[in-house]
Amino acid sequence: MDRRAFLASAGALTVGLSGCLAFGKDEDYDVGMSDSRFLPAEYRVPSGTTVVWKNTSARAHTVTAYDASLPDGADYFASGGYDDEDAARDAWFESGGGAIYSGETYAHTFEQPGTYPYVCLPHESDGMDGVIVVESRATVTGE
Ligand SMILES: [Cu+2]
Repeated sequence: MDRRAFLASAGALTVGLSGCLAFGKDEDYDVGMSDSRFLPAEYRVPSGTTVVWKNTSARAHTVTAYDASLPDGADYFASGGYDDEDAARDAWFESGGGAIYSGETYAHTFEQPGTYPYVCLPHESDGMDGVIVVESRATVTGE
């Protein structure tokens, strides 16, 4: 590869990375939380990745997976560590369980490839939801 071609491809890579990592990699989190949005709403990772959410707003939020939408064999995840969506909803509406307060983080490691839709319980009606797309390592690396 000559120098010009190398620079061109390096430039494309930089643009691509900044496009999908703009909200995270210079900071200590991957997905931020504004007043009523996950940023970015869709986040793609290779399997085995730990995704870190951070509440970058002043309001309390949750990260709560939708039970019915999890890939087969995937672990349930929710801030507060609840075993399923019903438990997470009950805890939130009874006592604010699972809240991620301003400046706090929540992390989950995704092993099973697939699509993981999730929601913020207090702002569900505002459309505060997101999706983590977990790709197999073979897909990501081309091995
Ligand atoms: Cu919220």
